Amino acid sequence: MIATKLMYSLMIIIVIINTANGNCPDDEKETASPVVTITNTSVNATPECVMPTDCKAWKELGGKQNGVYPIKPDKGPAFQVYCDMETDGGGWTVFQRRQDGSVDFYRNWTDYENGFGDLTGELWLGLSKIHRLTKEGSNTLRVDLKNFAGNTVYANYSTFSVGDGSTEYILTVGGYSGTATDSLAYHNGMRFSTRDNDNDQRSENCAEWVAGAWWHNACYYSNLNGRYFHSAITNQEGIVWYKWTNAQISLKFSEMKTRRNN
Ligand SMILES: *[C@@H]1O[C@H](CO)[C@@H](O)[C@H](O)[C@H]1NC(C)=O
Ligand SMILES: *[C@@H]1O[C@H](CO)[C@@H](O)[C@H](O)[C@H]1NC(C)=O
Ligand SMILES: *[C@@H]1O[C@H](CO)[C@@H](O)[C@H](O)[C@H]1NC(C)=O
Ligand SMILES: [Ca+2]
Repeated sequence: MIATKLMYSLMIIIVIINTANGNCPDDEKETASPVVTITNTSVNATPECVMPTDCKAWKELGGKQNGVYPIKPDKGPAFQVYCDMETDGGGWTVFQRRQDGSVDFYRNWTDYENGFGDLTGELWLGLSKIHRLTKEGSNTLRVDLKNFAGNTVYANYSTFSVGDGSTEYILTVGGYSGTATDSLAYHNGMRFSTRDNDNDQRSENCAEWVAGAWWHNACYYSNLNGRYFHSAITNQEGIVWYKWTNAQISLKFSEMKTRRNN
């Protein structure tokens, strides 16, 4: 218990030092381990680059509060994410959120690749970061949804990964459980599409047609990056999880998050 607390405090200090000094190189030889072992305590020793790989690693270090944490999933640059430390055991790295229509989601490929929005508000973390978070091991995807009547449901997928840019961030998803009904199975194996990059299975451009960048098939059973409507209207451009109600009804809230399985 005390050891965990100590380790957690130490982690924070190291992260602050790393952030302040820019000590985490992009081309590190080894993947940063979330467990801290300082071997050289000389005042002249080079600071070690240590940073948790994801929100689950922060959770294991004792992180209990929802909020923004720095992570470094691989040899690439570190970045900040929002961690959900409460839902179903916590340790979730959040990569999508819709809640008030404050951010425009009808955007181009570059924006979907790099991410946009606000980590604590409406958010798309970016396809390249989602890839870096899910490219290794096995990961769970959780989708939390709320409608305008205040009802909440979730979908939990025990298999989840997003390919790299050369595959147009192909989606691999499966192993559904939950209360939302499965509206993603139809999108398994699909490439990502935006209004300016049509990789779908229909002659039209789905992302343009339904105003939502997604792993469109021909076109969708889910459209969580669609237009934000401020009421439960029926519109194909809305934030829709079709199998919940078997209708294209706009939702009030959506959050997508991932967690390593082991
Ligand atoms: C610790 O760091 C100092 C300063 O960089 C160096 O001179 C010393 O050899 C290091 N010791 C070990 C055990 O690596
Ligand atoms: C994508 O949109 C951004 C603004 O959101 C703009 O700065 C950029 O030039 C656009 N890129 C392309 C390739 O259209
Ligand atoms: C979600 O799936 C994971 C397996 O990936 C499982 O461990 C977990 O219990 C599931 N959670 C819920 C709430 O269904
Ligand atoms: Ca098309």
